[in-house]
Amino acid sequence: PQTIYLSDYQPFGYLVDEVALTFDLDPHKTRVKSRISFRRNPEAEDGEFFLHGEGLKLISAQIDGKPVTPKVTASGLTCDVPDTPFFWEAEVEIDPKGNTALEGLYMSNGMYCTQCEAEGFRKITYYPDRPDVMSVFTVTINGPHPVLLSNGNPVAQGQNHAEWHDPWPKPAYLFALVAGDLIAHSDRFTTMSGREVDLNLYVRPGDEGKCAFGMEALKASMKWDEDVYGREYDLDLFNIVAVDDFNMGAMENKGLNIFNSAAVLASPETSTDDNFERIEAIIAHEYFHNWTGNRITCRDWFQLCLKEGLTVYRDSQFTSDMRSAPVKRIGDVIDLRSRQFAEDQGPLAHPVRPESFQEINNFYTATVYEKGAEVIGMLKTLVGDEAYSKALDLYFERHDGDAATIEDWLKVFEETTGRDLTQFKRWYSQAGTPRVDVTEAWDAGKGMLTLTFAQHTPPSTATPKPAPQVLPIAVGLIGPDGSEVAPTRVLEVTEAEQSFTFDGLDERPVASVLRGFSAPVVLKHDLSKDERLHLLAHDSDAFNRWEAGRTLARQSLLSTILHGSAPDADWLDALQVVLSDETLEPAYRALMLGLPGHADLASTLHDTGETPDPAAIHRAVESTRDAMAARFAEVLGDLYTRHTVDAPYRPDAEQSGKRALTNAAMSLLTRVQGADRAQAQFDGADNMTQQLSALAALVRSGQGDKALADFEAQWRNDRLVMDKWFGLQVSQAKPDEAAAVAQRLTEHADFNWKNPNRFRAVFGSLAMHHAGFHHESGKGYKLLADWLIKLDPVNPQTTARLCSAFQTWRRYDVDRQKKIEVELDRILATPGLSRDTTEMLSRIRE
Ligand code: BAL
Ligand code: ZN
Repeated sequence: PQTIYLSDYQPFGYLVDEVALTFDLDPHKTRVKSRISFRRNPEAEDGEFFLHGEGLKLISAQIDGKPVTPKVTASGLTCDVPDTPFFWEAEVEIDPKGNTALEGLYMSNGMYCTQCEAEGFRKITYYPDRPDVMSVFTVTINGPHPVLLSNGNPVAQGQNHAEWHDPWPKPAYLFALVAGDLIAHSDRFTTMSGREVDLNLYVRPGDEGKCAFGMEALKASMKWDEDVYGREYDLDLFNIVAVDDFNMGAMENKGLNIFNSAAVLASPETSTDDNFERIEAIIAHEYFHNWTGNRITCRDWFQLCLKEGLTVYRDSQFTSDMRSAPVKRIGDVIDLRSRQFAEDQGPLAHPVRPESFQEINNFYTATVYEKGAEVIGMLKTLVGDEAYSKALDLYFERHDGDAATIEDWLKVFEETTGRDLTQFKRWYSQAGTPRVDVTEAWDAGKGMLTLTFAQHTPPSTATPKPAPQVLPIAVGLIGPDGSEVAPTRVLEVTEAEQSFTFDGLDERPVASVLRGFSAPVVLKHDLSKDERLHLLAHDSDAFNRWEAGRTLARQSLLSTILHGSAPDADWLDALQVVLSDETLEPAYRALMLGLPGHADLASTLHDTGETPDPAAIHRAVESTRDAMAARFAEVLGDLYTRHTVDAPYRPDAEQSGKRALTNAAMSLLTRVQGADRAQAQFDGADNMTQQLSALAALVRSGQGDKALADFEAQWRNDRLVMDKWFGLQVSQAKPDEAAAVAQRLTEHADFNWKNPNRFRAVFGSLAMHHAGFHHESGKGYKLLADWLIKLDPVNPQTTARLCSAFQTWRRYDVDRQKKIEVELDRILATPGLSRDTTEMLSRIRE
């Protein structure tokens, strides 16, 4: 496959002023007519007229009304064109029903829908399918469906006919079309300047009862973007459509967002608190793209983080404002460490702005999204809130309507703050997670504490010689009595090694370093156990207080894994105090009860030169949980009673925090008090959070068979709930049974493997089940490989995404590595393997 380089960027030779598309819908023979006005781009040297197109049957082509015969290849066409402005017209035929890859125009449960990002529009018609070609679209849809939607505002609606016009120039990846028998849940929003916007959430009949929460989240997002970023919505209409078969979470098409139904449909009976929070965040994310992504888009796909990093950052701000900021931050860091750090420290490492790719779909990664958001957060920390707002105002003013670059983005910050961001830009160009060692020197005579930071980023194929980064390190000092003796100060580390002093101190304090996780680095701070216990008891920074507990938990677990030691009693005692502290919010205490994940422990072991043994990690986590349950039984029983919610269900932060805490308690108590409490909760549950947590505890304890059968009988007609049923059985399986459970589930009549949600429910859960997937038999590896081979010709994008299950393979012992290597080679040897999967596995195999 061909590799594409950032350094080769050239503007397209033509500008497109207008696009008119007409769709005559038919499941297997949809006709698409295009009429596109082209004129030479004065800023482009190359005048070759190349239009992308894949899998299209060209019926006819004309230039200025005269038939032409273009040269057609598998990736597009070229044609001789006039020097003066001209109209290109073409008619193509496509097969939406045969489109299982879910890119371009496809069918899902009898409805037509589209997914064009990144390069799906070329599967709809011939077009310069690149984000820097922006144009105004008019779309006509003919088809026997009650609902016919496209971007923008409706121009005409008739029987089996609709016309849409989107006045905002956009790249083709933001094009969308939906047709089907859908029901609208409608509302209105009045914008800050008093304009009325009609809002609709379109769903399949039967899903009407799952729309209310998504609609409220949308209105809250619209308001928040006005209040916090001054951004107003710009069309008369905003539509969201829920689709069952979708590769991603959702898509920000202009005025017509298309959502994976799992990312928008919600009801208390069928959705967990986590589902509600995620839905709220995704609705916000897609809505926020209207400005950061749509009004200002990306010049090329290398700039993907320009819209994704910023929009993830904005949605995390939104969630922090709507819910608990510390709880959101801790959740984000857990996620960053488990997904992004694994990527950044393995063969798939790439910069936030990659410099080359074969298949852009493989770069919708945790690095581009989540590390991309961390970079924005660091920039804001460095320049301050006010300067950040000023820079954003300038960004929106200067680049509205542009296809912009990271250089454009950084320039607005340089201009508004006077800062030189040359070194900071390395966050966009260097792969790898910096390691930061902190050492302390205490001068009792002078009352001075010196902190010395040494930074080092391990080299990778993508960045063989990393240079020092700009690291904003937030530090506070906690005195011996537990009070804060120095408030948070942001130290700007720019050198490979650099020292900072704090003076005027009466006694040696404990340094609380990297507060709020102010930079995405691996911090090594050799505090004593007593110092960490001090921070766990007293740190005024909620993140670092949690972090102290997590580090103590990690150290205790590592000691159990490597030496068979019992869990650290001092840590457990300190944790018990925190759990009982009713001044702390329940959601925060629930996080305190969590342990580092198996993969996190494997990564730590690997970092310290040990070979992780997944079975030993599993045993250590289980015995630690057993010990916690035994030791905390009384406290947990009290927490369960005290915080059980008896008010009508609300998915807000307060209630969901209480449920998180009581369910963590219930799950632990099941280990020492039997399954009665879980069974009673399961039987009496009136919402999915309570029902599913109880089911998980029952299945884990080996007493879940009846509950699983009851759950299936109750929910067999609800596909989103059944995804949970499939996933939970794999995630709660014993390590030596996980692959067999997954295998058995694939034989279930409802295992529709072509549906990405269902496939991920089984195989995403298997890949995440560390001890099960990495079971010494190799059965997990083989089963996943079998199914990736089967899925690849049907849906390359979802297949490639799941290949990342193998990315950490070189951490493990030789025997496991050999078993994985056999599977990687078997997949790679599959005839006709997609470009997506080939690229992913070749990089992993390196
Ligand atoms: N742009 C792809 C989906 C998302 O990040 O919103
Ligand atoms: Zn996005």
